[in-house]
Amino acid sequence: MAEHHPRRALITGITGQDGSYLTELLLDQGYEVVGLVRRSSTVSFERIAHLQDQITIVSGDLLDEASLIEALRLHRPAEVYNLAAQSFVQTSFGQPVLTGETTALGVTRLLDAIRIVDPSIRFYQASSSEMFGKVQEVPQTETTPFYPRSPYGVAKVYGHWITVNYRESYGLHASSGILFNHESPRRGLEFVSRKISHAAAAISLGRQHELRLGNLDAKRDWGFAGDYVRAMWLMLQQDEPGDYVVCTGETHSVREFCELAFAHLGMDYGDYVVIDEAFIRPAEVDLLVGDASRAASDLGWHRDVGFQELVATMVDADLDLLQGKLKGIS
Ligand code: NAP
Ligand code: F7E
Repeated sequence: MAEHHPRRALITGITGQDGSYLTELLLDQGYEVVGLVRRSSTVSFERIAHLQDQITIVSGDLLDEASLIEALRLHRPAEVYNLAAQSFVQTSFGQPVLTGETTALGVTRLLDAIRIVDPSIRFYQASSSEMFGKVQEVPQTETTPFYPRSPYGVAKVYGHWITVNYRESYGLHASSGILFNHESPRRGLEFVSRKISHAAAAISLGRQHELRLGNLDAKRDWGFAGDYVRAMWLMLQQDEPGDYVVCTGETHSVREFCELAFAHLGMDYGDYVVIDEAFIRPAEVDLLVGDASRAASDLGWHRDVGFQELVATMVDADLDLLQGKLKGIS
């Protein structure tokens, strides 16, 4: 069988927030990047439009194992980053089976494709702090027991353990990054951070009059996506695979996010935010805060962007976007 290309990486979920930042990082490191993209009647390349002439796109879907085998056979990557998922927690309550097929079983399909095509491929699984759910310990570390609170969280627990299982069963270099919430101007508009930054900008321009939200008391450990993709890459450069928590170690409420975002534009969030039952989840994750000591000591990873800077950057980017100063992505 032909050797894999030593500096070629395949990314599933390349059209998503993290996919776009990871692509930039890998291109900077001199990689050839292949992005696996599912078929859609409309093109969703907004986040990677600026990179399109530097990458190769291959058609495939986590729901279809043959397409994954074929993509690996065709492109022979040395590293595979599995970022594709049905990643929105609220949607997972309404579409639990699809979430399980993609976010849970999709991981097995990809690991199996690797085992069949080339078991020397290094593999990254995008695991999540949502696995901690109803937290059993504060702060959460690699050894904190999981207690997921949504079909998404349950699916990610499966994805995590199947990664560990393929590592232990077949000797794959398979790592699981347990990443806490990470945001950016490229975050989907349905996630609370971007929903708030976009609304604050729109309200300041007189284009929106209120912001309807659910639970303002939920607390999250929010970081910047650009910092977090560096941890993914570092995990695959280690001699041994492993599991790593990646987070800031700080926690802030949704209310604090609102306060900062609106105050950044000279407004009081209390004048605009309306509580809407439609955004309250059947089961909530009340508090997340992690401890990234292992990532710091083993990978030398640290974050650069703090909470205040993150919120301000997102609001400024949405203001620019709404005023037509940015074309799509920043
Ligand atoms: P995202 O913006 O929602 O991107 C998800 C990506 O998955 C998109 O490219 C999407 O493609 C693709 N996808 C969905 N279903 C697919 C399928 N059946 N086959 C192939 N591709 C499919 O997510 P993100 O924020 O970048 O997160 C990246 C990964 O990290 C996800 O696995 C997420 O669950 C996980 N994670 C995220 C965070 C966070 O805070 N962002 C934290 C922990 C873990 P389309 O463009 O076609 O929809
Ligand atoms: O919600 C509360 C909501 O949807 C954050 C995904 O990337 O991070 C993300 O999952 C909090 C929750 O992210 C609204 O109830 C209040 O407590 O931005 P979110 P998430 O559920 O934490 C993890 C680590 C992932 O892995 C996921 O893929 O905000 N909240 N009001 C609201 N949330 C939303 N979306 N919309 C609201 O109106």
